[in-house]
Amino acid sequence: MSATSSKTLNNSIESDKVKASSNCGGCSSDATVEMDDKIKERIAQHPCYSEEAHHHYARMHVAVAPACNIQCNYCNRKYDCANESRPGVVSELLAPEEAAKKVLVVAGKIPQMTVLGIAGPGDPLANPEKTFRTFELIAEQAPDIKLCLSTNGLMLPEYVDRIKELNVDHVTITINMVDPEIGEKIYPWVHYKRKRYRGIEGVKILHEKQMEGLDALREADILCKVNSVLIPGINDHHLPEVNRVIREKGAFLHNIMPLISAPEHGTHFGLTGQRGPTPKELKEVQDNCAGNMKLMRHCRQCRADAVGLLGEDRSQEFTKDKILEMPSEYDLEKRQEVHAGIEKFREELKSAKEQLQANDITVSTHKILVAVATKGGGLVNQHFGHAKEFQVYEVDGNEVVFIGHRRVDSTNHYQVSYLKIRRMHPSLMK
Ligand code: CLF
Ligand code: SF4
Repeated sequence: MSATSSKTLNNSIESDKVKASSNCGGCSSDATVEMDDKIKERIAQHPCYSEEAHHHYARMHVAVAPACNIQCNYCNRKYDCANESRPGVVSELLAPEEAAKKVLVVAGKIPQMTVLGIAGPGDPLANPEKTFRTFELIAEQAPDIKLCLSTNGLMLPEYVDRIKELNVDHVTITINMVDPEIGEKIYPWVHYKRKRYRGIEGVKILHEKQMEGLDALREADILCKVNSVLIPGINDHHLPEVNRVIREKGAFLHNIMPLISAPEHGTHFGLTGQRGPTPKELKEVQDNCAGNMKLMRHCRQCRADAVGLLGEDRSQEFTKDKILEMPSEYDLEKRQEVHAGIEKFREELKSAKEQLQANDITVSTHKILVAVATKGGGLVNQHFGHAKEFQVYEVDGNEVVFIGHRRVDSTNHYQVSYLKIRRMHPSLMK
């Protein structure tokens, strides 16, 4: 890669805009979504809500919420593997006090960790005492850390006031359908107010509560992201409709993620052979929705105990036995210094981008896909042989647009890495 293209990619990593082609829902033109300054400020250090922030800031999850109140056909929380990265997977559960200790330890060791999320391994709102107690302890002891919550939405209407009170400013709801007949193929049962509802009866309750939850978040001015799992043959053609509905209800961001499905995970879909989408199928659905609202493409479908930048997982450095032995090194002043340094660097990248745009106008519209390796920091700065994933950008003469990431097995052997890239390459194109 030339120095210029490398620079352009680095600067694209700093982009605050989402430019994407769209042909969905009656919108057939390219759309650029710009945010107002207040929202930019609210998401500036959130690695999931801001694509640009994910190069600089980290998140962590604490696994305090074991129970769930619904069953999704793609979930089996019994499965555990330290190397497996997907929602619902967790190595050990924590009590709220242990979780707060872990947050203080990690906040000292990884000062760029700015967000604490509770995302399972079950549903945080099916475990409200543990979830809210954890948030309370962290708000008291580490006030600069943003609080984030991810839920299936069933109990959201009941708890929006409490969530607002605790200053949780980011809530994710997983919404895979807005049509209960499609939902019937995804959710076999729903447990609501001490009663189990099977089939469409349960799915209707879930749908109703998800919609009420969206409305309540909008009214409470809490930023809402919607995650949707793309399940080929079930909701692939339906997700543009989900996108339309959530946009109308004021969701801020839509994250369309591929189904992860393998027989060894022991999920219903894994055992019945339901496949996940190809990268091309995923990109098509994402592109179909991208013109209508801001779309997240940098999700890593992380574990419920993930720690670190989105592309890395340092959870094994902070296991329960280790953190109980480690001192809490949370130091607000030191953290603020680190954040100020990151912001200064981001400003430098931004002005480099502006200079480049001023000097480097071309008229080419031929698009190619480019994969880069990065350790974070908004730079192309990692040796191919060490990369565990590649970030993929669509590049033409004028613009560099983030498309997604592809995981690869890590290896130090250059030649093997090269072969892996060659293997990966067709998957970028198909
Ligand atoms: Fe965690 Fe989710 Fe908050 Fe992020 S994750 S609760 S919004 S802090 Fe992020 Fe992980 Fe994707 Fe979730 S990469 S699975 S979108
Ligand atoms: Fe699993 Fe989450 Fe679905 Fe519950 S809501 S079954 S924890 S994926």
